Amino acid sequence: MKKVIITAALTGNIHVPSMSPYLPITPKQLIEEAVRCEEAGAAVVHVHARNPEDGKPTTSIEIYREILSGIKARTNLVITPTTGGTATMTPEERIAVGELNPEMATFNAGSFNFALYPVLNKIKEFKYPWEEEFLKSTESFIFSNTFTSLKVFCKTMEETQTWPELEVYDVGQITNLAQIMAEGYLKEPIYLQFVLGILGAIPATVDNLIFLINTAKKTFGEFQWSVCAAGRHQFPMGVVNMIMGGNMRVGLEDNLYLGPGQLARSNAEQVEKAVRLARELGLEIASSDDARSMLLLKGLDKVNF
Ligand code: KMH
Ligand code: ZN
Repeated sequence: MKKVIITAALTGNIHVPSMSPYLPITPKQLIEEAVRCEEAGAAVVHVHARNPEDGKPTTSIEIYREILSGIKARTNLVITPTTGGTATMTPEERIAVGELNPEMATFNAGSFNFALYPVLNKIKEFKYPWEEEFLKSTESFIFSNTFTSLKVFCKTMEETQTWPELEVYDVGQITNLAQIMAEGYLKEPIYLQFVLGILGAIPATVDNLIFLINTAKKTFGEFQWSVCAAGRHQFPMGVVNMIMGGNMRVGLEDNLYLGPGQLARSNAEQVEKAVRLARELGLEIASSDDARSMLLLKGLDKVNF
């Protein structure tokens, strides 16, 4: 029976703390959330770090190390840190988590506008001063992932045996990946994470998902993939994707809700829902070790945290 890898993206760097009291911020909260997600059926956790004082996204390696080692001490999860970074960082700074030698890390496949500013209208009161300015600044933010930087990421990931989870936000980014593959930078097996519904990239529709999957099939032949869709699209797109043979990502990074108007009180609640949906479709849930063998990961004993 086909096994589905469920990934929980715990906090991200998009949502601000004022948007949900349940968004995990501190290393302790993130570790607890990861433990609960594993109990609920997640095989992979995707990790961003935040400043424990005010929830602002941070790139501190010390904080990443604390979170990753804390999760490793209490679970068997595949731990996938972000290399998304922040607007002002160089590719070298963004790939600094490479020194932790994770089993897998994100790899963003191209440049595009990445805008969140429309949510400003929905927030009445800000908990921390940085939040409003941050959301406004996304009106002029380009998430830069040039060919030069893609190659820097590939090189470090190869050196550290870190498998790239290839985040594809739009169809042209499949061409970017094919290009760096043809130049010998990107190697098989290919694991794509289709990200739909970001303002500035491909909208979250069934037609678009099918187009992405078919384009990737024509480009790569064999590959594995997952879907994460922003906000209310998370579960519907996840279900369509599982029917089409893909894996599913949930988590408060991409969607703060469990259902219409109902804030998710934890990442684990969303994982539980994903597990229910997968089982209703007759699918089996992959364990962390299943995910390791499906994605050919090097193993938790080879990480440096
Ligand atoms: N938050 C997602 C839209 C990364 O961390 O490198 C994209 C993401 C990218 O997860
Ligand atoms: Zn992320």
